[in-house]
Amino acid sequence: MSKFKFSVGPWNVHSGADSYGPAVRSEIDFEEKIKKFAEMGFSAIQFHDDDAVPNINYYTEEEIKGKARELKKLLDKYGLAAEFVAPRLWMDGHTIDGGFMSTSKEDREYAMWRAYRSIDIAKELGTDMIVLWLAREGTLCAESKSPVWATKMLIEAINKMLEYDPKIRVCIEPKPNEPIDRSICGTMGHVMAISAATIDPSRVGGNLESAHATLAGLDPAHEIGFAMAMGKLMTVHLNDQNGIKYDQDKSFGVENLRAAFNQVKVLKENGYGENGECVGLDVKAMRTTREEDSYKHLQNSLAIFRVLEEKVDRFDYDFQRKCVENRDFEGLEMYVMKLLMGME
Ligand code: XUL
Ligand code: MN
Repeated sequence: MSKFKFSVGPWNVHSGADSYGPAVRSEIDFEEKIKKFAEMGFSAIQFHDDDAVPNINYYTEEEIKGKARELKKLLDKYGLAAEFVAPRLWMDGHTIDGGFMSTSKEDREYAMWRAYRSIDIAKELGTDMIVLWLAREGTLCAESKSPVWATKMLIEAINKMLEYDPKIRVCIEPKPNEPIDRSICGTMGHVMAISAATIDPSRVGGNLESAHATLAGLDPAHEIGFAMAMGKLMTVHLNDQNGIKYDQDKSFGVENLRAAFNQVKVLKENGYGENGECVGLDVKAMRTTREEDSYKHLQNSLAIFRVLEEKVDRFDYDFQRKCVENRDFEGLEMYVMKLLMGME
């Protein structure tokens, strides 16, 4: 039995459309997804603001809160919590050049409107966490904006969010590129620096996504460990990634099992979850996946995580200590490989 609580966003189950081709599966009804997530053993759901309140632009602030209250009832019906709300600042016509650091003042104000509405929705759903995946916050044309100015705009936007609600926590999900060329906040190190520069660093932390760390050429377990050492790992987006190419959001552990093992290990060894944190998945089904298998990548990710949890439980720390004393890292490495290959 896993000691962790798991979370997932509705976008993890999707129709398979990509930049090069249309949908290949039908869009599954929102409530059906929520029901299925509950049946699969998830405890909490992650939302974009417009997953929670579709067509958000067309409603008043009071109407948006009302819609969020209706969603809360749906979550209650299935015994699910809301983990976080994330303003989806990359789909709208107002955010073509980004949100908080758009070159247009009007569009920056629109981005703040979405951030404030995300906070309102989060409060109605009973969560204090706002995730910022800063999709278009950076440059496509390097000379179009100063990285100094852009970084300061991000800090200012976070400060405004912290001021808007004294309880809200802001959790940045770093990614080095895609869809932007050069991101302003690409790694956990950037997140820590941004956090320290805000008016309340205790309320600003990070969401480490395995694929994003890999895209930055970094090891996801080390990124997790770094954030945990700072007491700032608010959530995770576990998945997998085959090298430095487009963001793949593969099922957890399917590309690099040893790296996946080390992510589970660092989380377990350092008490992740003891303050209510969830193990979040951000995984995408392959485009070739058939309709009837729409949830298989989630089931596989959960299954792999749980098996790796058992491997961590069986990890022989005495043997590890002896190997370290003898500087027998070859022996330690082979032990880990045997453990993962089912030979230990
Ligand atoms: C994009 C990404 C997003 C966020 C949620 O790379 O990871 O799915 O996690 O908006
Ligand atoms: Mn993610």
